[in-house]
This record gives sequence, structure tokens and C-alpha cells, in this order.
Amino acid sequence: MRDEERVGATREALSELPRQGRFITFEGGEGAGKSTQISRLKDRLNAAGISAIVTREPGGSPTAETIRELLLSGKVKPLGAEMEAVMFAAARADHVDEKIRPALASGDWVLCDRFADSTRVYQGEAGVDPAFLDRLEAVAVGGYRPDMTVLIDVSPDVGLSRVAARSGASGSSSDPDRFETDTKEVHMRRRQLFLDLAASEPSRFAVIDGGTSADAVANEIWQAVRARFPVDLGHAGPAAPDARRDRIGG
Ligand code: Z5A
Repeated sequence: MRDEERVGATREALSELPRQGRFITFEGGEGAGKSTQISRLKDRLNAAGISAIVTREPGGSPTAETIRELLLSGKVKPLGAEMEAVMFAAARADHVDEKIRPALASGDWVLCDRFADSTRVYQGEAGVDPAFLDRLEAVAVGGYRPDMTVLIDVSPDVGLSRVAARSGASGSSSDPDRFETDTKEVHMRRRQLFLDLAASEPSRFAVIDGGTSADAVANEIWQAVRARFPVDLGHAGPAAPDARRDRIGG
């Protein structure tokens, strides 16, 4: 058995341990509103009596956060898109082992800002062979695939203008990260790739229009999550108006 298969087999075996929590990932382009909506969903789950943790990729564990710094600084870019994909996968493997798997096993729900679909879209768009990405994913996620993926869909114009407004409002003079400097055509191709992925797995994905107010998006997501997990959330009550109405864009 090759090393890659051995690691994959071990991680698959680990994944057969009981999973009690639910694993929900959020995907979409820059400025889609993923972080905003993850925080809102966490509040609603907590109000329904469900314990949830929030995490992100790349990152989420100390080692993966170190790899994040390297990736987003652009220092890995000269190695090429394939090696960037390897590093995203390495960060993911540590994140799954150190944070996601223990949280799910303890019964927490895990809300993760980006996961393996981002590799398929970003590194796939950059030309990395899909079969290579399949192999990396098998090793990195070890069977820990999301129970549900919320794709927040916005046009690149909307998303990038939100990111620019956020930088302006914070007075941040920091340079854009490795992926924010890509052309509008690249952002548009990524948007389509996300939509294609969602269409290929409709039972996992919920596609939400992220171009409306943050409250409206939060309500749509809550409806979709309740519909996906009726046993866990069947008695969580109707989609109540968000207490923080108008705080962001609404
Ligand atoms: N990447 C990759 O290439 N391969 C991989 O495998 C993985 C990642 C996992 C990580 O960046 C980068 O790594 C990412 C892909 C690549 N590319 N980039 N850039 P990141 O983690 O630093 O950034 P991001 O994931 O793109 O997040 P973001 O730019 O912060 O966007 P967001 O989380 O989706 O949005 P937000 O922070 O919730 O909202 C953005 C702003 O809009 C903020 O000021 C909000 O107050 C505002 N907002 C939010 N919702 C609304 C609505 N509905 N209306 C109006 N305003 C709103």
C-alpha cells in the first residue's frame, strides 16, 4: 500500500467513529457575507439549544493558521497552483484532526468558513488537474465531508465592493491578499464553478442569494438549515426576525 493510500485508509477508519454534531460549510466569493452569516447562524442554533463552534479555512488550528499566513501572503505562489493546493490540503488535514473531528464527536455542530469546495474552485480554476484534487481531498478530509454546504452567491462586483468598503471603513492600509488581486474575469469564473458544484450535488448544497440584506440572507439560511435537519430543529420555531436588524446592509 502506498503512503498516500495508508494515510487515507487510516483517516477513513477514524471517520467511522460516531459523529454526533452536524458539519456545515459556507462557500462563496470574497465579500459574499460568509463570516457575517456564520455568526448569525451560530446565534440561532444556540437559541435553539444547539452548541456550535465557528472555524475557518485556511486555518482553524494553530498549524493550519501558520500555513494560512504563508498562503495568503503570496509567498507560496511562486511554487505554482498545484503546490498551493498541496498546502491548502495539509492545513485542512490538521484542521480536521485537531478541531473538526473532536468537535463533531463531542456533539457540537461545526460551522466552517470555506472547506474543500474552495480548493476545487480556486485551485481548479487555476488549472490544477481535478483528479489530483480528488486525491488530495481524500487524504485531507478523511471522510469528514460536510452534511450541508451553504453557497452564498453574489456577483463579484457586489462582493469586491463590500470588501473595499470594509477596508476603507477600518482605515486599513494593508495590501490585498494573494487572491484579492485576481482579475474580475477570474472572480466570475470562480462564481460559475461554485454554482456548477452546487448543481452537481443538490442534496448537499443550499444556494442562497447573498445580494439582499444581511437579515434577509440570514432568514433564508435559517429556513434552509431547518429544512435540512428537521429532526434536530423541527421544534426550533419559525424563522424569527433577526434581533440585529439593520446592523448590516439591511
Ligand atoms: N482559498 C483557496 O484558494 N483554496 C482553499 O482551499 C481555501 C481558500 C480554503 C481566504 O480568504 C482565501 O483563500 C480566499 C480563497 C482562498 N480568497 N480570498 N480572498 P479569507 O478567509 O481572508 O477571505 P474570504 O473567505 O474571501 O472572506 P471575506 O472576504 O471576509 O468575505 P466573507 O466572509 O464572505 O464576507 P463578510 O466578512 O461576512 O462580509 C464582508 C463585508 O460585507 C463586511 O463589511 C460585512 O459587514 C458586509 N456584508 C456582509 N453581508 C452583507 C449584506 N448582505 N449586505 C451588505 N453588506 C454585507
